[in-house]
Amino acid sequence: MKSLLLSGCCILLMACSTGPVAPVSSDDAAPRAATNPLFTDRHTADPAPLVVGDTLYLYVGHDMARGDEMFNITEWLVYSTTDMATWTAHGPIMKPTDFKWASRDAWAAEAIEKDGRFYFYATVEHDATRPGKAIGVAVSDSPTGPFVDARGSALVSNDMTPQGPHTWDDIDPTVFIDDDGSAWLMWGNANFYYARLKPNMIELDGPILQAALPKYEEGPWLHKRGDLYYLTYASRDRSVSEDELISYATAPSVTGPWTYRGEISGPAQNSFTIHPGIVEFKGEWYFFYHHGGLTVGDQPGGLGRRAVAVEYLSYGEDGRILPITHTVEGVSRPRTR
Ligand code: FUB
Repeated sequence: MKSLLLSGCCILLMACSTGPVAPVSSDDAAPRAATNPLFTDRHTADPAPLVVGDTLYLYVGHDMARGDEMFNITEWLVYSTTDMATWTAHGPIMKPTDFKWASRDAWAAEAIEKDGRFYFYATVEHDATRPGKAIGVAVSDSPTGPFVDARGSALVSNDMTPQGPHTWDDIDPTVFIDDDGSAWLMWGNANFYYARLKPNMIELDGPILQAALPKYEEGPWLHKRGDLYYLTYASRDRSVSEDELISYATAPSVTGPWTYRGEISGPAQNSFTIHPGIVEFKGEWYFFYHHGGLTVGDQPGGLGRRAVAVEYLSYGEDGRILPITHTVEGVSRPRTR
């Protein structure tokens, strides 16, 4: 692990020296080749890709912290691309208070399509009636919204996981529809939770379960390749560092048992959080993440001002995910393996 950490740090230093963090003006919104970070006119976090036909949509939180503020994420944005080179900004698709029972905090989210409708699972702060972080689900007929609250109440709230160690354990939903049509929601900070969804996608279908994952912190992302299920997540070993890395486990079924497979990414530049989003698009696999290295106007990058980025993701012959290097070039360079 130390060698991965060291190589990750070296890579990030190289990335700094080649200039991804140069200040940009806030009106620099023109489409450009997709070097990292992907969007330079605003701060974006927690990337969640979704492929619909020949288009990849990328859902992000809009980081708007000022000064030393930790997080101030006021809305979710969506971008799209058909070629991974030019991106279209579609603007905000929702804000936390579009869930009438929520008060703030557009934390990590993920969207999925079912039967021509789009379901958007999002972390928010619940109002004082059920205090703590919660997960809402919104629905739309289009991947670019508008999305509206599908239930009028939280899908998951803090009181539903009394075993959680704090009020923010119900964050970071990842949603997945298996080959047999069953739908699953997985989430959690400190604890990793999962539950089946009813076919309507807006109700849990059974109990909330838990699985143990080594060094699990937050940000789960579930995907499947061939017969293997991959659960990728932000991991943290505080005896080594406060920074999150990206680890993963694999399983023969969506409910496990999960086998830890190691770390695939070092920490993010200038942000202790890092958040994975993995997708196959037009025959290539991609790994989205965020870092804190982008200055926008007078606001330097940091924990509350992150910037999303993307790299190629490759598999070894045994299905393992090969270690991922954070680069400035991202997927603007040809894949090398
Ligand atoms: O963006 C707010 C929180 O930071 C997310 O929910 C976590 O995954 C971490 O990225």
